[in-house]
Amino acid sequence: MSSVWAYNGLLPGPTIRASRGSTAQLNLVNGLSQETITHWHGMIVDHLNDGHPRYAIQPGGTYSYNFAINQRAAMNWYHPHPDMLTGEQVAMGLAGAFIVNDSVEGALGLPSGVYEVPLVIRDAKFDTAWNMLYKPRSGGFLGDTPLVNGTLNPKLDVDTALYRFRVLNGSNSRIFGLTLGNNEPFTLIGNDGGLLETSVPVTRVDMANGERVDLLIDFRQMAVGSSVLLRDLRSGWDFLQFVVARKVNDTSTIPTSLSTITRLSNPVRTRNFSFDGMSKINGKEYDINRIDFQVPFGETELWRFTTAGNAPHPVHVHGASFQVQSRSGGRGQLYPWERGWKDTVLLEDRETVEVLICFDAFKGLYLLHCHKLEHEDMGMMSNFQVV
Ligand SMILES: [Cu+2]
Repeated sequence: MSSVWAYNGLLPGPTIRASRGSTAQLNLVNGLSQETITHWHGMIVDHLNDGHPRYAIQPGGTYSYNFAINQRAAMNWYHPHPDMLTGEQVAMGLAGAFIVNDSVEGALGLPSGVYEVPLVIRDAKFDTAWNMLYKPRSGGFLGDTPLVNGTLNPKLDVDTALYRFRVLNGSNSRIFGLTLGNNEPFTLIGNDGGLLETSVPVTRVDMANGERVDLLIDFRQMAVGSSVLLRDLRSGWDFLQFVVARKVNDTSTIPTSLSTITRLSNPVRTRNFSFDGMSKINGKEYDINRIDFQVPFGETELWRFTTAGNAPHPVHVHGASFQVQSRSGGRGQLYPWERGWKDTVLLEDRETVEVLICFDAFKGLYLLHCHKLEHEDMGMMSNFQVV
């Protein structure tokens, strides 16, 4: 691979790991020839640290982030968020994982060390010299090649052990249907907002760009020398080949009970958001200077997302996680990976998705937007103020 845009020269960017209760201090230095700013997707931080496009820095500029980490364990991520330039910057390589650990998760004894593997999966497009290419289209950029942790056609040697794979769909617009090539079940334990209440055996997980899933895959019954694929049922791509390379004696068990999720309830008001066409929310294109609505601090609200067409629209909210309540129209159901806490939820054509949300961490300026990055760049984004 020849030319990419990368954080610290790495594709994807360095995996940041931090514990609840610690402080993150990070400096962004803009080495691009266009403005940028970094958003910590899933991190609950004050608006000056949230990477709002108003705070974009010019080429050569620096932005210093400093925020306390005070949220449940989860795999979050970071990527650029400048006005109208996010799609290009992410497609060219700017994204990385940001893992938060806490003592609740630590006490579960989940696979760790070499048995805990972050997988940043995305599609990409290259020119004949293997330079990363960005060809925006209004329906969303689609690459023709999968990359797992920046690698083409990857293989991973595994032991006969239980593994934890923390998967981020880092694509601009592509949705994945993850499955194992042998159709064996695997175990879903978490998503955007960290661990679910209970583990769920599944044979398939669908994830829109921006969503994360936390999976346990058990290789203990497999023979040394055998292999299994992690595949995408939607594109037909093979993402990753696991090759069983070494016999070990792993006696760990898959926990059933994982975490406590305090349910949001009794919303004091409802807001309706219509994702219109490919560039509007409630009939308006994004204006960086316009505040579209105000949300009282600490009050639970029901937000209803609808779309008549031009989906998929993965809806993402900054400043708080939410709990998905229902989906009507379209697929007409919720999925196991939509339980617990979420920050991104997939809205398909003619669907209405209701979530409960409460902004109880910070007041300030935040964003609601479609995470199909080309829709976001065309204006499917809204400023709101927590007051
Ligand atoms: Cu959209």
